[in-house]
Amino acid sequence: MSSLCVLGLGYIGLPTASIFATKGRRVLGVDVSASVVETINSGRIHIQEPDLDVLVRAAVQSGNLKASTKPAAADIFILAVPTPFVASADGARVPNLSFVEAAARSIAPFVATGNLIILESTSPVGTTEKVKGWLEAALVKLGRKVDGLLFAHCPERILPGQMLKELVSNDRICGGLTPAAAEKARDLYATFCTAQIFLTDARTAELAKLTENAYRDVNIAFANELSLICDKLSIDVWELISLANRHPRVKILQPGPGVGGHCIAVDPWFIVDAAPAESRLLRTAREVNDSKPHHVVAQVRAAAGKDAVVACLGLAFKANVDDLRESPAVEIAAHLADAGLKVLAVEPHVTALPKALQGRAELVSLADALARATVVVLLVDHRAFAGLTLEQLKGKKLIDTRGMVRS
Ligand code: SAJ
Repeated sequence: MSSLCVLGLGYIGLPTASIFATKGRRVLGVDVSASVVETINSGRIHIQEPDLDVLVRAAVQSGNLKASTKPAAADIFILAVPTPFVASADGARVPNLSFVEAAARSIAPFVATGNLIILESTSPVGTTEKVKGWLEAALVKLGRKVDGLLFAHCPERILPGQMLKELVSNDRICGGLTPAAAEKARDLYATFCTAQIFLTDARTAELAKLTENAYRDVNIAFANELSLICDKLSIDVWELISLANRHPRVKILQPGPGVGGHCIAVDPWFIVDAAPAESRLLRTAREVNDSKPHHVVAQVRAAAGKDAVVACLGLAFKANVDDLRESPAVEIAAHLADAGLKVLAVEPHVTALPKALQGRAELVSLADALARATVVVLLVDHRAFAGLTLEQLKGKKLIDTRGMVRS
């Protein structure tokens, strides 16, 4: 069985490397962080995801998964490094491909004829071609000539919170720079993917992944915009959406305090950046979703009188996960603290406040928050908050951004 070198041991690279290892492949996982490498080699994990600890432990104990800060020779290289963006002067966002470039160049000493190089990172259209260019340039620099390298883009689509299930059961797209590359990638993923695998070219695969997240972003923006309209017209947006959704061809998503995470709030910008004049709807959707936290802050400030104590229920970027990064809830709590309000944060999935709130908010239990707060702002629809009733919040002002509190 062909061996693998997986570059980037984060939310995508680590589960992917581990599942291949448990299927009997020899896998070298590479990460720039020595502490991540050490953690994984000891069979532990540095990120939170249900059952990932069990998978990684099994992969390491099998002897098939080893982590290192340096790549080595393998038959197949998978690049799963971050593709963040940087803000540009006009408020748009520009992709930062420096991690992909560094990963592509770093494998130049190790690639050999016939190797397959897969880009898994969510990437702007044309990045797989760039990976080929960067690797070839690095080979020239080393004075190496390697023929017959194959390149493909095989984007991940797994949902944080149910990654391990979706890794196996989601359909996949393999887009090759050549048909042979796409076929070889399909054969690789078929070793663990039980769903269908579709072949295409790399550019279509790149845009398909971006399209999936942009589609969700636009649909959430529609719901968020409805929530603004309803606030203005004093209509209950939750009732409105549930009634409209009774139409057989209407399926409106849920409004919230904004869109967080590392994907949906990022990926549409890669399309906007590539085709700004044509991406008016996508850009507006991003702006609508990014503006929602400010609307919530304004609502809370309007409700909070002097000496208000504000309980923020939930800090994670979405329900039932402990990931606080890129979370609109954290952004809102921080703005409330900036405004001089006393902020109590309730986040049952963490034991410490994120940096943005340290020294500016108190992490308390739900019971404590409900006992002390004069204003309650529900920010995340965690299971832990299900069953909260208006009765329990009597005498307090409530801003329920998720439509969760029942009468
Ligand atoms: N959200 C709402 N209302 C909704 C649904 C979501 O406000 O009705 C918010 C969430 O609270 C969260 C954000 O949107 O802040 C994103 O959450 P999510 O669960 O929609 O998506 P992610 O970011 O966890 O994962 C997405 C998924 N993409 C799609 O569903 C199209 C996942 O399949 C991708 O693999 C992942 O991005 C990724 O890595 O690209």
